Amino acid sequence: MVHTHKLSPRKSLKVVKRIGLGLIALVALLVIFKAFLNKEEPDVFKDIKDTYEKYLVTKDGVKLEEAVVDGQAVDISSDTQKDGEVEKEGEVEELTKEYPLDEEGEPDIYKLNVEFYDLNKYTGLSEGDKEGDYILFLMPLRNAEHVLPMAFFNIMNLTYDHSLIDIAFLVSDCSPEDTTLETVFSYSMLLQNGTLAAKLQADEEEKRNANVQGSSELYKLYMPQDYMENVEKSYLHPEKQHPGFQKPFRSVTIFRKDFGQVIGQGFSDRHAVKVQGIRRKLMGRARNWLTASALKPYHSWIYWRDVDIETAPGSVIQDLMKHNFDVMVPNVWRPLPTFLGNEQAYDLNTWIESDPAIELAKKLDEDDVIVEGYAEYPTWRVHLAYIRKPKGDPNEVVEMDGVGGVSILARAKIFRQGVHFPAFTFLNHAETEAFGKMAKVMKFSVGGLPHYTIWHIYEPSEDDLKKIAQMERKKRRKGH
Ligand SMILES: Nc1nc2c(ncn2[C@@H]2O[C@H](COP(=O)(O)OP(=O)(O)OP(=O)(O)O)[C@@H](O)[C@H]2O)c(=O)[nH]1
Ligand SMILES: [Mg+2]
Repeated sequence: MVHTHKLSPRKSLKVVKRIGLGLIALVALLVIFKAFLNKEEPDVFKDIKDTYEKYLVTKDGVKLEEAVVDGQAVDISSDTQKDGEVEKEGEVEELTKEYPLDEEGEPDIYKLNVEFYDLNKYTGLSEGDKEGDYILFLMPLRNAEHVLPMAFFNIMNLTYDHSLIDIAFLVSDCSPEDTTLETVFSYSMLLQNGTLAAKLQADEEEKRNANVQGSSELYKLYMPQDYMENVEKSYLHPEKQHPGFQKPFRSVTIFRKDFGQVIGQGFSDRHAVKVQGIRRKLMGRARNWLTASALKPYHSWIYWRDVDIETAPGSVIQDLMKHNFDVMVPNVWRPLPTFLGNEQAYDLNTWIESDPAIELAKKLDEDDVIVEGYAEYPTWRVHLAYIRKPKGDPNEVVEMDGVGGVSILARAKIFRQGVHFPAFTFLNHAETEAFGKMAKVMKFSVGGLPHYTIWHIYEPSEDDLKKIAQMERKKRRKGH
C-alpha cells in the first residue's frame, strides 16, 4: 500500500508559516506579561535595612535564597544546601560554644548547659502588662490564606508590649493550592523587621486600584454602616492609635504538622453536626501539639486567638487579664447583612452548665460529644453569647463551664498542671469546651465577659450570596 502525505508541500509551507507567526505572537505576549508582572510586583524588601536574609518557603520546607550583610551579598552555597534541597529550619542550638571561665580559670560548663527557672515567678499577674509578664500568643491555622492580612493587622494592633509576646503558629492540613504556610512565613519576617504594615497597605491599595470588586466583595454593600466604619477605623492608620504598632515581637515561631483533617473549611462543611465531634477532637490534638511545642518556662499567660476575628480591641489581652481569672474569654459575635438583622451571636461554645444537659449526658454513650446550637442536643444552657447587652458593663464577669476557642486568655500554669484540650470525649465534650470543664474540675476559675465583644468575620453562605445577587439584579432593573 502506498502511503500519501496528507499535506501537499504548499500546504505544509502554510502550516510552517502559521506556526512561526503563532510563536512570534506567543513570545510577544510573554514579554508583555512579564513586563506587567514586574510592574505589579511590590518590592516588599526595599525598606529593609541592608542586612537581611531572604527565605523561600514551600510546602517542603524553608530554603535560604539570599543573604546580605551591610549591603554585600553573602555566599550562601554550602554543602548542606544544594539546589532544590531544603535545609534551614528551626535550629536546635548546638552547645559547642566557648565556656566562660570560673573563678579558678577553669571552664564553667554549667553556666551554659544548665538553666534555672523558679516557676513560682511565672504565675500570671492580673496586671501582667505592668509587671512584665511574658505572653505566649498561639494561633492554629488551616487554609487561612485569605484572612491572614486581617489577622496580622490584629496582631500588630495588640497594645500589650510586643517585646513580651512570643508568637507561635501551627499550620496544618492545608489544601495543595493553599499558601497559608508561605504567607505566614513571609508576613512573620516582615512583621519582625517592621515593614509588614507597609506591605499590607500596599497590597490593599493595589487591590483597590485594580478595582477588584468581584461578587465576593459585593456583600460589603449590605453590611451595617457603623460596623463597616469600625472596620475601616481598625485598619486605617492604626499606628496613630497605638505607637507600638510596628514594634517587633519577642519571637515568632511557625510549626507545621498535619493531622489528617479531611473536613473542608467551607462554612456548611464545618457546621454539619455529625462531623463536629471528629473535627473537634482533631482540633484538640492540634492545640495540644501547639501548646506543648511552644510553651517556655518563662511564660506566665497563654493567649489563644483564631485567625478569623475581624475586630477586637488592641487591649484585649490586658482586658481579659485584669479580672484575675485562670481562664477568661470575651463574647464573640458576628455582623450580618442588614437584611438578616445586622448581627448575630457567634460562639455558642461558652456556656454555663445546666441540669437538662447533665441529664442528657447521662443518656448518651460515653464517647458521644455534645455540640451546642444543634436541635439534636437540647441542653438549655445559658450561653455567654445570649446574655450580652450591647450597652452592658464590659467589666462584668460571669463564671463559665465550657469555653469557645476563638479568644482564650489562660494562665500558663494550668497547662503545666495538665489541663489541655481533650482529643477524646471528656464529660461528653471535646476540645475547648472540654478544656473549660477540665479546668473547672481541677479547681481553676473560668470566666466570660458578656458585654465585652470581639467580632468574628462574616462569611456569606451560598443562600446569602444568592439573595444578594437577587437584590443587585433588582437594583439594576430599577436603574440604581
Ligand atoms: N492547625 C489547625 N488549625 C485549624 C484546623 N481547623 C481550623 N483551624 C484554625 O483554627 C481556628 C478556628 O477554626 P475555624 O475554622 O474558625 O473553626 P471554628 O472556630 O470551630 O468554627 P467557626 O465557628 O466556623 O469559626 C482558625 O484559626 C483556623 O484557621 C486544623 O485542622 N488544624
Ligand atoms: Mg472561626
